[in-house]
Amino acid sequence: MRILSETSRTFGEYLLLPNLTDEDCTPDRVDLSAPLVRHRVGQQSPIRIATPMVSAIMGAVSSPQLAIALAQVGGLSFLHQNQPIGEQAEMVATVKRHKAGFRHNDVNIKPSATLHEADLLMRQTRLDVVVVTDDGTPSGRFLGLIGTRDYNFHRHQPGDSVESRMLPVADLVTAPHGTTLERANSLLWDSRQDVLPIVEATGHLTALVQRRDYELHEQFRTETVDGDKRFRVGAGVNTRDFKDRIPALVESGADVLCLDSSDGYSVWQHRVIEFVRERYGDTVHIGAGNVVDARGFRYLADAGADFVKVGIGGGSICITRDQKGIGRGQATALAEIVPARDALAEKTGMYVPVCSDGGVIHDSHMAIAYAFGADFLMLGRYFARFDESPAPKVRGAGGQVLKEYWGEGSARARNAARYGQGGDMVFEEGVDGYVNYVGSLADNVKVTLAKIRSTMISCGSTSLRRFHETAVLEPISQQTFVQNSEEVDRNERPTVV
Ligand code: MZP
Repeated sequence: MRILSETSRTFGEYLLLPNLTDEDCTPDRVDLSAPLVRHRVGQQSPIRIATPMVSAIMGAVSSPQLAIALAQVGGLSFLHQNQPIGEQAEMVATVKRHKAGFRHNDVNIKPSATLHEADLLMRQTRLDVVVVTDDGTPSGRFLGLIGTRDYNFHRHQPGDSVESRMLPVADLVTAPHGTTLERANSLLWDSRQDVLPIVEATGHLTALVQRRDYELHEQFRTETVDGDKRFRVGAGVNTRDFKDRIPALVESGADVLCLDSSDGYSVWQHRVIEFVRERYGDTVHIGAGNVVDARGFRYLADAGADFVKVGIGGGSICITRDQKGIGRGQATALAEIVPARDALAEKTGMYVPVCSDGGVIHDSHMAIAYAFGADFLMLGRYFARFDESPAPKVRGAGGQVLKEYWGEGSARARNAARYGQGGDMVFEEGVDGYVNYVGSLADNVKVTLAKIRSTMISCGSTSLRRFHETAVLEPISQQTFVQNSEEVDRNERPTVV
C-alpha cells in the first residue's frame, strides 16, 4: 500500500491568473484548433479539429443529428457502442451520407411548377431555396432560384407558377468551381443572398453553398467548394466484440474509433489496439482510456493509442467513486498525465493527444482543462442539454423544460461492455436524471467558445499550445470555492420558457 501525499483536485478548485494581453490578443485571432490523433512532433496531425470538443460515447448524448451539428461547428462526435453493430454502423453511415451542405440534386423544379410545390420541396429538404431548371432535373439548364424568403412573402398566391417569382441567373451572384469557402462566405455576405450557386463555365450548376451552413462549417473553412465534403464522425468500440465491430465501423466510414471503458489501464485495450495495427496499420485511428495517471497513459500510448482519454469518476452522472472507491480529481489526473505526454513527445518524437473526459459543469471548467494541458475535451452533460441530443424533452415540476440524461453505467443503459463487472452489470455505476434544456448546439457552442477565447486573451494566449505553456493556475481556498459555488447557483437557474 502506498498513500500519495497530494490531495486530488477538480477543475472548480482552480483559477487562472491573467497574463499580459497585447495587441495581437483579439478574439478573432484565437485559434482553438487541436490535434485529435497522434502525430510526429513538427508535423500536422492527420485529423485536427477546429473546435476542441468531442461528444461523449453515450446513448443519451451522441446521435447522427448531434454529430452533424457538432461537425458543423468544428467538433466531432463519438457514436455509442452499446447497440448492435449494424445499428451503430448505420448511424455512422447516416452522418457520412450527409454532404456538408452543398446539395442541389434534391431540389430541382420546372418553371411551370406551382409555388405550393416549391414550398413542399423546401420543407422536405430543409433547404432555403429551390433550383429552377428547364426540365426540372439536376442536369437541365439552370434558369434561376426561388427562395423561402420570397415564397413566404407570396404565400397568398400558392397556385402561381415558380417562374413568376424566380430570381433569374442573370440577377444572381454566382461563383466558379474551385472557389474557397472563405471566398464563398464573403460573396454571400456582400450579395445578401441566402445561397451561392457554383456554376461551371458551361453554365451548369454544380453546387449550392448555403449561408446558414457555411457560417458553421468550421471543419471546411479553407476547402474549396467541390460538393463532396463529408462530415467527420467517430465511433466507440469495446474490448469484447471488436473483431466484428471495428471492421463494420471502418467499412461504414468512421473517421476515428475510441475504446469506451470506465477503466482503460488493461491488457484488453492493448489487444484491441494490436488488432487494429495488425489489420489496418496506421490507416485506422483509435483512441483509448480512461486512465488517471502517467502509468496508464504510457501503457496505452506505448500500445499505439492515437489519443488517450483521461478521467475516472468525474462524470456528472457517475457514481463509480461511491460504488467502487476508484477515481481521481480531474485536474490532478491531467496535471500528472500532461507532463507524461510532453516527455514522451520529447523522447520519441511522437505526440499523443490527451482528451479530458467528464466533469465539466461550467464553461469556465473547459478553459481550466485546456490550461491544464488537455488537447481536447469529451463532454456528456454539456451536449445532452441541446436540441440535437437524442434524449427526450420533458417538463419539470416547476414547468421548466428538461432533457433526460443517463449514464452508461445506469440501469437504463446497462452498458456491460464498458464496465468490467463480468458478463452483465451486477451493480450500477451511473444515474438516470435530467439536465436543463438550453436550445440549439450551434447557439450554445458559440457562446461557450466566446468565453474560452476571452479567457485565453486575458491570459495572453492566441493558441491552445501557447495557453498550455503559459497558463498560470492557482488552487483556491475553501472560502473562495464556496463563494464561486454561490455564484454558480445563480447561473444555473432553470431555463424559463
Ligand atoms: P459529463 O460530461 O456528463 O460530466 O461526463 C461524461 C463522461 O462520463 C462520459 O464521457 C463517460 O466517460 C462518463 N460516463 C458515462 N456514463 C457514466 C456512468 O454511468 C460515466 N457512470 O461515468
